[in-house]
Amino acid sequence: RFYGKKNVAIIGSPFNGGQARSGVETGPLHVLEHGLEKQLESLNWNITSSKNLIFSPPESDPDEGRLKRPRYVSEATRAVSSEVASAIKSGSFPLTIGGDHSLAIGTVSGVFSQFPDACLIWIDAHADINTPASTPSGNIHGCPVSFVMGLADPCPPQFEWVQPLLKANKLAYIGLRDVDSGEREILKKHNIAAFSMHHVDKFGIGKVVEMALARVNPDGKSPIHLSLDIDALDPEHAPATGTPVRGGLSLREACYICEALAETGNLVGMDIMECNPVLGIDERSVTSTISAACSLVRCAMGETLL
Ligand code: NNH
Ligand code: MN
Ligand code: MN
Ligand code: MN
Repeated sequence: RFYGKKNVAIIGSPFNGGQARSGVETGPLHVLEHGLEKQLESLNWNITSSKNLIFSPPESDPDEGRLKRPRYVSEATRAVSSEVASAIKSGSFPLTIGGDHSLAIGTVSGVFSQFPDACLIWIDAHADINTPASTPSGNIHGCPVSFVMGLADPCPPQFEWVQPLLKANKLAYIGLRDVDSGEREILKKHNIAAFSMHHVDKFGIGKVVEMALARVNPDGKSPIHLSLDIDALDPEHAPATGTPVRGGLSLREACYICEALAETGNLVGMDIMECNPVLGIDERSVTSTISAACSLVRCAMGETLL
């Protein structure tokens, strides 16, 4: 239904306010310098716009309860949300390049404002569904899913603009292996489709993607947004990221997920988040991380369908 529409808006989002390690804000530049635009053009995409957003932290940004930098994250994600929504309104596929994963508050808000019946596939080592009460770190990149589901109760005042557009039955995870105890409770309570690395080993990636889509998109008609944290990959393939966790997806397994989603013809947006080139221990580890990110984007955008 949506396949064949070949306009893409690239939304570079050099933001690091959702976590503590600097360097993740240089992710978008590295991904673009790796040649992503040319790669997409050779897949027949027309780049309608390619922006690098500018974020500047407010002068004063005291913690809100446990949450760190709430105003900075709120302002940045609000801007991203409106970029994503206007890309869709103008007929383009929003491809958001992070930056840390708190940005997904913006990408999911933007996509769901335009496609209320969409579903969300979240590929990550972590569930990123902590609430302001459950977060062990106070880093908002560990909380975006709870915000877009309206689980933050009470909603922190800075985030009152965020609408609870995502329903529990429209969310599926693949790749989980480092889930906080508060997050486990939330996943159980809301009966969220959560496929961990255990499930990938047990069933194989093909079956896991099939099961995930059956849960969130049983009639195959929903638009799909893909939010991909590069830390879903095993650190062997993507070492340059803030919180690597061993035992992750192989590059092929992650590519397979992207290809299978492309194959549905229903993808309406994608995020590629949390590449942190500054944390690479050498040139090679940076290059492998960035080139993996580009491969995943190409797979989601139809490389293997040609
Ligand atoms: N669950 C932890 C937290 O909430 C870590 C989240 N870190 C991530 N998520 N990189 O993708 O702080
Ligand atoms: Mn993660
Ligand atoms: Mn994440
Ligand atoms: Mn992460």
